[in-house]
Amino acid sequence: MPNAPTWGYGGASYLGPTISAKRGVPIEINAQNDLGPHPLAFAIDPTLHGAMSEDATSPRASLHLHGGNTEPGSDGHPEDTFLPGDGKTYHYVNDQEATNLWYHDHALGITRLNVMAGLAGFYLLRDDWDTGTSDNPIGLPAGQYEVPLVIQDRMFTEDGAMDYPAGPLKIWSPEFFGDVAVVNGKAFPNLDVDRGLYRFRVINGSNARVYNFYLSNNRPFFQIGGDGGLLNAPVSLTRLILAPGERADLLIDFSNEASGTKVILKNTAPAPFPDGPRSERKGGLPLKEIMQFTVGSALGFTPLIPASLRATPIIPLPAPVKVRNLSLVEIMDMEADEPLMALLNNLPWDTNEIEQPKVDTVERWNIINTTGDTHPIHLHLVQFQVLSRQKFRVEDYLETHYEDLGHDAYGSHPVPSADPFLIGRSRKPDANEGGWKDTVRANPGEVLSIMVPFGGKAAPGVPFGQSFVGDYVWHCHILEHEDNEMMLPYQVVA
Ligand SMILES: [Cu+2]
Repeated sequence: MPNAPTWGYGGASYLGPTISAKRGVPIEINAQNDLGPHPLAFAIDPTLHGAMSEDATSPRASLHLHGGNTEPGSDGHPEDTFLPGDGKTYHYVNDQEATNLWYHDHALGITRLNVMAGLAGFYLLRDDWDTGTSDNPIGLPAGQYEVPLVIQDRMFTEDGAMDYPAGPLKIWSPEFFGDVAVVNGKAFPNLDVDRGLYRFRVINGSNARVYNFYLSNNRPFFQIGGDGGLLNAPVSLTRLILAPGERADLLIDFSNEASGTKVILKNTAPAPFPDGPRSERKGGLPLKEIMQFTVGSALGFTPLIPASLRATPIIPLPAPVKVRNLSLVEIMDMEADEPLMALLNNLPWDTNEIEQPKVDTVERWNIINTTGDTHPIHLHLVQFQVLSRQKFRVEDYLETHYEDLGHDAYGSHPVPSADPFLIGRSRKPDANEGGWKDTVRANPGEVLSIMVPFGGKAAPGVPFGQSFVGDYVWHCHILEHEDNEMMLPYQVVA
């Protein structure tokens, strides 16, 4: 088969160069739109907000640095797009903790297709502590033993082009799930490894698929960092759930494997997550194998797993100055019994009823998921802490507050609290969610509470330094949802 028609950044045929940046050293990136006809033109749905049939031949682009504490004019706002022949210069101040950021396209209504075509890349931010060099004071693997892995799922036609099946009601599909695992742009790849410890910088760069990873040798591995930086201490895992947009900084030890051993990175998550069909026979599209590691005879990097990871431990944020309630709502076509769209706060993208947090304050956001699926919720600009999750009585809440739930019946704002409907006890976040995050799983039937510092001076210990005011967005990182209204503007105000 020929290569699939794809897009890339910076001359790459797919994805883009890994950008290595350092805290305290600002950089500029000039993005020039040289895109030709869209490889996924057939999947453009001009009925979605922002999308237009001209995107097939003259595609819009917008560059977003995911997880970046970025000034508003350089954040890659979905409506701040530029056409072929035009460009835009982005300023990244790089004033935040070392971590694995990533850049990807964010053009309104076609983000899912631009990212699928290949518009994504790594942005490894280093600092004086997590230097990325072999003499780093933490004792982490570096050089050839630090490997970025962006995990995506794709589907191909018989002539090798990327496929994107249409949805049941319109061209837009409620979620894309592929049957081929693509890692760093290669289908079901193999990586030859030495007998030693590796640091894998993992991005879930899939459109909609949530993974529940494990290793075929069933050995534990260690998560040392999340979206926004290192955890306080390594967390030993045998399973790792990772939703679209989330990152995991992992240590995997191959030093106890015999030469010639093949270890497969596998996945048990159903799609949609967490309650989709688990087998193809039941209509599901599971993706059981992701990639393979082949262990060689050479001895690699063989220190112990570090006991602690940070120069200064993460401390809980102080009490919030404001509590906001936010809802995730699915709008169904009642006749077809198929999803039409999902909304935040039961409001459309072009609403004026937006959240306006005050700069340098801490807020608590209670995200009330009334839908049947997990949605990875991403806030631009900030890194936040996960406080708790708690079940609530979804039907009672909807009947009380969203009786006229439907396409044209938008919700009241501010969103009503779900507190009277809470059941059971609140649960702490998973151990590997104990660090700074910018994308977090909101599970069905749960209220997810996060603590968000809207500025570098909001509290002691905030992992970023700048206090920007201006226009940003928050959204579901299932790209099909984001492209169809599950995204809202928000504004940090002085
Ligand atoms: Cu969603």
